[in-house]
Amino acid sequence: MFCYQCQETAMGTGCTLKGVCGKTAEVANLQDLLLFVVRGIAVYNEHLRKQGEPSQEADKYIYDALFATITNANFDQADITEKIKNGLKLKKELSRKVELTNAPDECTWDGSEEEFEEKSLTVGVLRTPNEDIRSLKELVHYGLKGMAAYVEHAHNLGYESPEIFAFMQHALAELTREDITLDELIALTLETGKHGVSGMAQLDAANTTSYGNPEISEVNIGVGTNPGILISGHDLKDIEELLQQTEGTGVDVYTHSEMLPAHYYPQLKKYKHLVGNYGNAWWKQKEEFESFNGPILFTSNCIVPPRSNATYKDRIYITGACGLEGAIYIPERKDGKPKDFSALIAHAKQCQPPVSIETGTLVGGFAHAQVIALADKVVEAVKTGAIRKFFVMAGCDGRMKSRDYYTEFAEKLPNDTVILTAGCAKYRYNKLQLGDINGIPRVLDAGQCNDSYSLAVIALKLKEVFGLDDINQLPIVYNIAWYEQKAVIVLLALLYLGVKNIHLGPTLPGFLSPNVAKVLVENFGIGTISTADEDIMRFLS
Ligand code: FS2
Ligand code: SF4
Repeated sequence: MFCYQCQETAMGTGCTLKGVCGKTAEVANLQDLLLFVVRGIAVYNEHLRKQGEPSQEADKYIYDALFATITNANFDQADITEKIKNGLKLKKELSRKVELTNAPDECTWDGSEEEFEEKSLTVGVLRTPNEDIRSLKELVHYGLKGMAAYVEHAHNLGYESPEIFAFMQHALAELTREDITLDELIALTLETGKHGVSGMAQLDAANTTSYGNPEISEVNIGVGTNPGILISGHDLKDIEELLQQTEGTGVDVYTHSEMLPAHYYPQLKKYKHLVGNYGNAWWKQKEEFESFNGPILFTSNCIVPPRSNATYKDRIYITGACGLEGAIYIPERKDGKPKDFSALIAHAKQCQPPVSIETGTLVGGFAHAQVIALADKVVEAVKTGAIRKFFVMAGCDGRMKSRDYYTEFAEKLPNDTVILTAGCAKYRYNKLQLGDINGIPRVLDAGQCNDSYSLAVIALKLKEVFGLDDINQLPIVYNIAWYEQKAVIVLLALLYLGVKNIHLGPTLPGFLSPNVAKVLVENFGIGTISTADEDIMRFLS
């Protein structure tokens, strides 16, 4: 295996024996083969689209399979194998409708399950010998994976965009080309960012149309006395259906990690048995799930495979693109009917209520509509100097000790600064008592990682209000923490929107070759982090 798609990759260069995330070599190799099949299907569907008859089955297959290869989403060898088999079958069907000349191996290869392993060893990251071409090809792949996750959540709410499908498949088809040049790949990377903005805008429209605009909300971090179900991941349709089905059953629902922002949506927070948020960012789940006592539902990443002696092992349920051996899978919606969570609810009733690990409340819900509603107050605070600077600290959290930097950075920021956050990165500082500036909290949480889109909308609005020509003239510093591929699409989207001088940490991606890193530094001013003290001094000067 060779995988270097996330920030925790071994030695910062690549996992080669087993993933630091817990992914086995077998699963990593099969995921490489799955991506290979996905690229082949994309080539065919791009042709079919030109012929005016794109396959919707292929559209869905592609984003679902990409999502399954994202970090911490799917660890299940049998499930990935099944997806490959389904993909090969679909590819064959599509190939009957298209005449291709010079078809890439991705299109022509077919094989039985016995041949999967051998083939997988030839189609991974290292198939591309030139390290700069490899670096950019992977960067685009990772951006597409992040986009695919957002496309799937939007699809679950009834939102789809033929333009986004067309782009994703065009990009995947381009990635099969052995003769693609560096310049072509750089252009493709920026185009990926452009469609990343559309993908996030689409999900924002899907979420806010379905559930209302996020509003300032107080979220309990303690527990109640009923048994509970803990729901993790990003899918709002899943939590809505779970809330509907648990209503009146005596079972409470708690959010975990990236599901926290569900509490900010009027049409979700209205459920009285949505009791609170339990625990912290994804990587603390091995400890925190022990004391939750009830079933846990993963609707997307980040899953950490449980230890063999974990007491919660038989309480894990998964759905969507997730995969984990031993977990109970909740099947997809069919014929317009909701998912069936009755097994989880029955299971919860047999469990003890959660044990409290924290008490108190969190405040969030500062997505674009809410912040724009407060615009006068915010602008006034900037004009009077009450707010000196905003710090966008969106992105992900992770296990590495070096991420303590973000807590220290937030703690040491002067009192006339405001943090704009989104994603699970917030858990590094959202429980600090950082106070407020004239009633504006010093940590404004917009929501999930995809709600970084809100932060961009807010920045564009402020640019307009202050009459500036360039988004980079705003008093905003970007200090982004990345971990997996959704942060990659957020980064590419920000670059596309013209944001410069983004600081990326805790380390730069291992998949950036020195030359590609140089291009990012020279053209976009991408920077790294140092110590909290040094950076605060540097960013405020
Ligand atoms: Fe955090 Fe994991 Fe949101 Fe990422 S819970 S690192 O999926 O996309 O963020
Ligand atoms: Fe390693 Fe990250 Fe890949 Fe897991 S996802 S195998 S930790 S690089």
